[in-house]
Amino acid sequence: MITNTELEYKGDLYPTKIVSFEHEVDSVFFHTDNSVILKVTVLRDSLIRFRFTTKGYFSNDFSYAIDKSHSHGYNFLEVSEVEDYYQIKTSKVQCRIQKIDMRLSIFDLEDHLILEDELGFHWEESYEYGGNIVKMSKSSKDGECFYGLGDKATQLNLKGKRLENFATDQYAFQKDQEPLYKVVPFYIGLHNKKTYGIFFDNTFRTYFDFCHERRNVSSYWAEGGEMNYYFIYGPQMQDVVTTFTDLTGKPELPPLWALGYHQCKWSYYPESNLKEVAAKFRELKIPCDALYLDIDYMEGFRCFTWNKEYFPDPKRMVAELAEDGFKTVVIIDPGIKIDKEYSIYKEALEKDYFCKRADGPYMKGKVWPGECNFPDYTNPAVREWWAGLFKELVSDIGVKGVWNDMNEPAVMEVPNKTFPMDVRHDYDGNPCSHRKAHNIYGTQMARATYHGVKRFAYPKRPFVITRSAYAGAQRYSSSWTGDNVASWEHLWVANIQVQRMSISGMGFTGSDIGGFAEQPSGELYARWIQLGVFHPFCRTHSSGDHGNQEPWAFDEEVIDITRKFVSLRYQLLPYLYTMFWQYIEEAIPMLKPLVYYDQEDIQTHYRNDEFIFGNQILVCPILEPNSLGRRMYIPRGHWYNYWTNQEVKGGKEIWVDTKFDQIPLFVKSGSIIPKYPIQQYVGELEFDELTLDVYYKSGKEKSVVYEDAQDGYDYKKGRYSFLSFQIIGKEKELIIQVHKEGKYDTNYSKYKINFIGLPFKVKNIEIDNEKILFDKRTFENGNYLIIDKEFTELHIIGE
Ligand code: MIG
Repeated sequence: MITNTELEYKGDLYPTKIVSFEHEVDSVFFHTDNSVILKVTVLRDSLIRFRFTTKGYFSNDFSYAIDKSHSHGYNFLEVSEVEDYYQIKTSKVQCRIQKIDMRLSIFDLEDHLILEDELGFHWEESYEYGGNIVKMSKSSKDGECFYGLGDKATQLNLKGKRLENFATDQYAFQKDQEPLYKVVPFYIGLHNKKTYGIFFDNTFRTYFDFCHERRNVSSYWAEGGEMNYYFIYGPQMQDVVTTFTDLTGKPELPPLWALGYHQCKWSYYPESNLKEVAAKFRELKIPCDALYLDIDYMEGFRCFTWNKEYFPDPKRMVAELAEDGFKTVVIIDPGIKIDKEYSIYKEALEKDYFCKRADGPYMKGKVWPGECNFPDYTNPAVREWWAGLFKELVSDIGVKGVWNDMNEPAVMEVPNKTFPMDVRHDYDGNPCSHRKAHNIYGTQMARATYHGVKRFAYPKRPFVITRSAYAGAQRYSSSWTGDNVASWEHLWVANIQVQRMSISGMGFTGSDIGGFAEQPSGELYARWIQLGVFHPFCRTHSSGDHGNQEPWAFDEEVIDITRKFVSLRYQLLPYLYTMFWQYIEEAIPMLKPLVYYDQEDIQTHYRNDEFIFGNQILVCPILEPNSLGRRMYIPRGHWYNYWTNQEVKGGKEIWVDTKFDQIPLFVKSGSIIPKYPIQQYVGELEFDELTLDVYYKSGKEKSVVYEDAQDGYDYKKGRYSFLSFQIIGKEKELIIQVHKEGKYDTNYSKYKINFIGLPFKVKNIEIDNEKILFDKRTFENGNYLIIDKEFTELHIIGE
């Protein structure tokens, strides 16, 4: 393990003087005296790749993280040479490479310095493994802030921290504990109101230091592989995040039910127990779409088998649950039990699909089933085989989703908790040791699982969830934050982790609501549900060791709060689905930390708790017991308190009163928030109205609503409905214009429009320039209108 740094270590090597350069299409190569080559590739005007070798030639270029279909192409590229440096200029940035030492600096077009090398690229040769320990240091500006990096359980702003990326099964991890389950070597820097991003695409163990060791230096390094990183220019954080997300890929739409509420425990068994849980949800009218089977459904923890004593007829059970609206999700781990009677083990052995040690024997490790071998998911043939294994589960039994756990990979009873580093991997034809494949193993397992579930679920959409992930895993899977703890501190951690994942490209994430280890009080559980319904993935899970964590394990008040907030999530499904659509279509993160929302306002730079859910709803969890409210920062602009409809002007910290059955929630003025009726599961009800909550604003504001068949792939053929609303508010007028796109005709025929914050009494209402009859008295009582959805302009005129 490398903990020494360039300062302490004397064996560092540096590029010497640049002696030649070549320009080939989108790339420029710089050669030094000492065999270093820097290849600079302009992918987009604001996306530049820097790749170094110290050998005098480049090895095969291969990445699991980069999405092959990412957008590329630039408007402008000019390479020039001046006395001291070379310059590469695009329509967004100018990058200078110093001749004397290959150090880089990047400026915007107005010559503002965005990022500059301190020592720049340097390396240390690895005697033990061959190759290099590759290092980079950048100088950091005063007041610079850092964000990103996946699932780190620490303050959102990473300034002052040193972090380690090595996928680890970290049971009951603590705040600030390192490393965790996921590896996203991508960070965002912000200074002088300008944002840039760095994606260090290296799957070896990596480290990032943000002014921890030295006040004005940020650095990153890896235990092997190449210094290979992407620079992304903002200047807005939105530009950086969407470019990174586009580069590493976006998921397809999940089935809408996957955005419903999920209930999990380690473990529900036998069948009667699972059925009781299902029945109780319906009896208590707490909406729920998915139930999970943890490892005990299997026969001796053998993947793809069933314990027939607990689950005598899985197909019938899954079908019966489905009749009541429940989808069944089952866990599948990577460890395959060494058992010569077990067909999957036999087949993998025959086909030579298990990972091997350097000297030949199969990698053997203990996990739940006892001694296991582990498929090498970095081999495409193994992935194809693995995908095929889902046929029975998905096609025959009717399972709707698969949960991949332990894929860091985790191994029990060994000090490093994972494979020995000499284990060999195919790495898609680039054979390597576990040092290089470790961080990507979980993603490749999730990828194989995804392809299997997708194949057999077709024409329905697949659902996969994974614990470990490397950048880009979002193309295949959702994720959860692993084995957290039922504590108030962990509620804080969950809030930050899910925000951070969101700006790290991996938005479809949630925490184990209530905490996995230990038992939450009713109050903590309620507070966690109140936050969890605003996370893209919403599931209660617990280890089951300390009692139950279904809503009814707590008192009436907590049950009522759970029902209230889960119901609110179901009402907001069209809003949630729309933000998912913006994520897959435009790479926009579903949750936005305040700094993302308004980077120009320095008040946002160190905020952790408040975030924007979608584009228009401000959420702030209650993170302490016995709270009657809390202080929070309201970002600039005008907002309405969701509970009281009171208007507040942002740009300041305020105290917000909340009862136990509330958390601070604010809606941006001018928003149109779409709502469905409360359903016990997605698709339960047919309804004839889409509710639109219209929050008056003086001025203009746009809102959009994406809908489709809620499952299947017809949306890819244009069968979706995309509504864009524009509101124009004046002193005594409100105009709502609607524009429709897409070939999907939604089932409802009307809108129920609720008006919030109208500053005037309504005199007349016109639809497409025709006055309509309306009953003033009922309007004033309810402030709503039910009208046919086929209109293009609604005009509310005040007295
Ligand atoms: O070693 O499958 O994070 O969600 O319930 C524990 C049992 C294995 C860890 C997962 C957790 C799951 C549990 N698993």
